Amino acid sequence: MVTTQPSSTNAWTDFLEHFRETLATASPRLRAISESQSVIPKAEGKWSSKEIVGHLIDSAANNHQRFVRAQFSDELVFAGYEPNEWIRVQHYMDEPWADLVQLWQLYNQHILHLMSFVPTETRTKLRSKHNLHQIASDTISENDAVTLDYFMRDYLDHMKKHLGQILA
Ligand code: NI
Repeated sequence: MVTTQPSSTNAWTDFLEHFRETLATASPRLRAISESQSVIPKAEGKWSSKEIVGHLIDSAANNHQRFVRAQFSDELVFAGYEPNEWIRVQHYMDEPWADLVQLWQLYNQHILHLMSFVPTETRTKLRSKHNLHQIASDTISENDAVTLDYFMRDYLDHMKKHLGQILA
């Protein structure tokens, strides 16, 4: 696999539409899950739906900053976050399920909004200095130049993977 290419070769407008559809489809399905169902671990020792959506809120919060900061820099070098530790200290299990789903949905609608305004040149510029081998969910070599386009598509791939854990 050539890692400098976006994970999908779809046109950018198709990607944005796919992102919009993912939110529109998943949101009512998440809201249909009850408060009592939302706290049940998906498997022994695994996250509950609340914790998975909490993890997706953490992903949104971290990547929101990255997607903004990337537009003021030639690099894609960002702080990481340790998923279990972030979930642990925020006590997502003690927050109402409906609130978490709403926060996840609105935060992602904003991220979709900001993505739609990123100039093409900024989005497709090859960046040789990055740490996507550490912070992106797909395996990338430190030595391959990457684009913000790739990183944004990777964000949605990660979200879809976790939504599948809840909605499958
Ligand atoms: Ni994850």
